[in-house]
Amino acid sequence: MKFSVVTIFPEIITTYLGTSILKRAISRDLINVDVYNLRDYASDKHNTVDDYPYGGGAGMVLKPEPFFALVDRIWPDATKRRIVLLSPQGRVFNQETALELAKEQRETVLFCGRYEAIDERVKEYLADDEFSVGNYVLTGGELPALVIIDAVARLVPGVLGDSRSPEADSFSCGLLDYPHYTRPENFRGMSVPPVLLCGNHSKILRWRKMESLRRTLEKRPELLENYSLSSEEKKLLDEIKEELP
Ligand code: 9D3
Repeated sequence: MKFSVVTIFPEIITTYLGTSILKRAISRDLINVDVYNLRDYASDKHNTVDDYPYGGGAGMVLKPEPFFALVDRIWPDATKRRIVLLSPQGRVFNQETALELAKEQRETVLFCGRYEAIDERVKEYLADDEFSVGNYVLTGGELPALVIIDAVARLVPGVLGDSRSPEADSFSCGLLDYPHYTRPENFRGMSVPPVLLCGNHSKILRWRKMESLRRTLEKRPELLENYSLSSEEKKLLDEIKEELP
């Protein structure tokens, strides 16, 4: 899985990638991330990457030339790259988008914006996609780039190790997770649900499914609309609804 990130703050990206599960995935060659400093591709002696907006208004705009220079140099073949612009105007990235990018054969190139905007010609002539990571305002595209790399990388076989499978995730499976407990059995008077200590595995599975359904119904009922319930799950959900006041 190959990613490249284009940014004026490369250290934000390299710092995160040098930590934890992604560090291990990179050292094992399961994913490969190149980071490019946009400033290195500026054309003037001051390495200017931004300028005032035509038409006036607040804030600065990232100039087009460094992006085009970088693409000409590093990704001249349009069939081998998928350029993703990160911007608040993009379609909202979700688990389905992560799965789609995980299947991508081309290199995924993430363009991070800063300041008010990136010159529109970058979007028009270079970008294949435009993604946002949610409906809130950030200061730039670096955290969104990391969000996308993180979400896609953990879908690559081997990245999470053998013990954890991404299929078990909420969102992948369509339901929220059940509650988790570890030792001690009794902590400051708060005890672990006895069913988890009973050793009856099918009873435990049933309880977990019940709690997943209960939480989803309570916190994210819209997730149930796109989820096809098995007949067993329908029964459990009816039980939960009968318990409610
Ligand atoms: C006044 C208009 N603003 C748009 C909402 C300007 C603006 C704010 C913040 C332009 C760019 C940014 C920086 N944000 C990103 O580059 C960004 C982002 C985000 O802010 N939220 C969610 N996803 C993303 S992806 C890139």
